[in-house]
Order: sequence, then structure tokens, then C-alpha cells
Amino acid sequence: MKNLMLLALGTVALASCAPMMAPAYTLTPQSGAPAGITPVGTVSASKDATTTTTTAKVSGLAANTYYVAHYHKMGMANTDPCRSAGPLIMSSMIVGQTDAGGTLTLTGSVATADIASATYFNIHTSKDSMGTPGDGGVTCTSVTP
Ligand SMILES: [Cu+2]
Repeated sequence: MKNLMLLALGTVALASCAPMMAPAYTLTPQSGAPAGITPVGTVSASKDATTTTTTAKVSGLAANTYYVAHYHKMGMANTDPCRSAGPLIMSSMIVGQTDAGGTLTLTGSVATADIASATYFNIHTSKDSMGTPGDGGVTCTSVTP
């Protein structure tokens, strides 16, 4: 029992001593998601003074389909960032395609200064491989830059 307690304390100490620990966010489905998909996933972001690298892993999407993600600034439509319909930050765009099982992994880098006022990160169905959004977003998380 004593050893277990020490182990637990050691884990907490390690976690609090890691300054570059990437924040992790849980994605929540958005109302713009087409019927028949149930996106589940997480977003992690690791940043230094100049660059933020963001990775999103999502399952439950449509198979073999392009998706596009961005950071967004706060909009006026709602006080919930994910419902605020805020302007996207184009330089943060990441485009990717799901596999046959509807799983998507996106990784992209953006200047940290570009997303300094971001309040949410979301993923839209993309009309094409260029990242033209096809809807208002299928899954989203608020973020703290
Ligand atoms: Cu977006």
C-alpha cells in the first residue's frame, strides 16, 4: 500500500514538472454533422514560442472522405465557442482523409502568434482535397491558446 502511494505521488510530480506537456482536448459533435456519423476523438497541441503543432485523432466519421480542421476566433452567435460561428484562422488549416473505417488523423503546424486569440478548433467535412469546408463543422472543442 505504501509503495502504491509513493508511485501515485511520483506520477503527479512528474506531470507537474513537464512544462511542454501538450494540452489534450475532447471533441464534441457539432450540429452541422451529417446524419449517420458519430465523431469521437481528441485534439492535442504542443507549442513553443513560435510554433504550435496540433494533432487530432477522430473515429466515427464517414469512410474515405476529406475533412478540414481549423482554429477559429470567437464569434457572436453564442457564448459557447463551438457554437459561436467565429471566423476561421486560415493559416491553421489541416486537411486529411479518413480511412475505410472512418478514422482520421490530422497533424499540422501553425505560427503560435496566429492562433493567440483562437477559442475553438473544429473539423468540417471537406468538399475536396484543398480543404473547402462543406458544412459548419462536425466536431469541435474549445481551446485555451
Ligand atoms: Cu473550422
